[in-house]
Amino acid sequence: MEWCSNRYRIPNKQNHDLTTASLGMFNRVKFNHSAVALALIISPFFSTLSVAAAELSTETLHQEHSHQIIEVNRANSDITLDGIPSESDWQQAKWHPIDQMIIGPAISADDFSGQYKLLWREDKLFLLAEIIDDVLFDQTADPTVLYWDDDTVEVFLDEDASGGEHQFNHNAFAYHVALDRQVADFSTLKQAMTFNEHIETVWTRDPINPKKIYWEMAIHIFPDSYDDSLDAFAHNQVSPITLTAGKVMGLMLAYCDNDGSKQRENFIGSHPIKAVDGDMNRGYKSADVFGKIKLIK
Ligand SMILES: [Ca+2]
Ligand SMILES: [Ca+2]
Ligand SMILES: [Ca+2]
Ligand SMILES: [Ca+2]
Repeated sequence: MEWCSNRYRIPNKQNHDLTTASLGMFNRVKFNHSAVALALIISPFFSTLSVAAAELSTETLHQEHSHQIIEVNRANSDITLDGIPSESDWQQAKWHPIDQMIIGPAISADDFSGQYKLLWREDKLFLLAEIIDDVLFDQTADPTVLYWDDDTVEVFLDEDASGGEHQFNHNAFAYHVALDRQVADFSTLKQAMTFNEHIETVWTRDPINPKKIYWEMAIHIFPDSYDDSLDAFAHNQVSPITLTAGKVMGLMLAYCDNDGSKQRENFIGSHPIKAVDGDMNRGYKSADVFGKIKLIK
């Protein structure tokens, strides 16, 4: 009672004897003849409420999709990087779709369709992408120039699942894996560079259905402290993370499909993304739009 009285008493005014019995206060407010006092008393309270409501509605506007976490099995045997998914671990792993249109019009399954599987061992995350793309196109030979306008599998990885901004830092990586097996992303110097040692990859055509391509990738998982000025495996470079069961990482996949245009025709992702100002292409800047994977035994 005393705490409440002190808190809500207006000094230097007469007859403003407000008492409140509890913090569930307004049903028990008692005072004499001053509506002004009431306004003075409650307006900060409602201002706080309206600020909180505004914050809440901003937060609601920018709330991302919540995705079901993808569990990734540990491979019992090592995976041979040959673009042939003949390993029994691959055969037991589950497919996940690449079917969310981020850029471009709707397309036929022959133009593009894709799905992927994941496995892990202590030293690497393994990815198998099965891609159907009617025209394979590598317009710009330089791997660090306009690589997003060539046919590319894009692997988004956030080692500690922190989410957040990552365009010019390594809070997360957005690896663009090109047909020539070069891997590009922006550096901390805001320049495109290759990260070829981070991902080994081999792709082949399915011998029965040659429209179908298998990309097998082995990905070293580097933390956000990766130093662009050093080689990936330099002695003073940060080491790739040793993976263990229970580890959670942010992950998303996408395919840049160009069949001969100046710019890519479609960009198709694995996870739905909420548009901000009409733009769903947010993965290269924000790890908030990624899904999450969990490594299990
Ligand atoms: Ca293989
Ligand atoms: Ca295509
Ligand atoms: Ca991170
Ligand atoms: Ca294409």
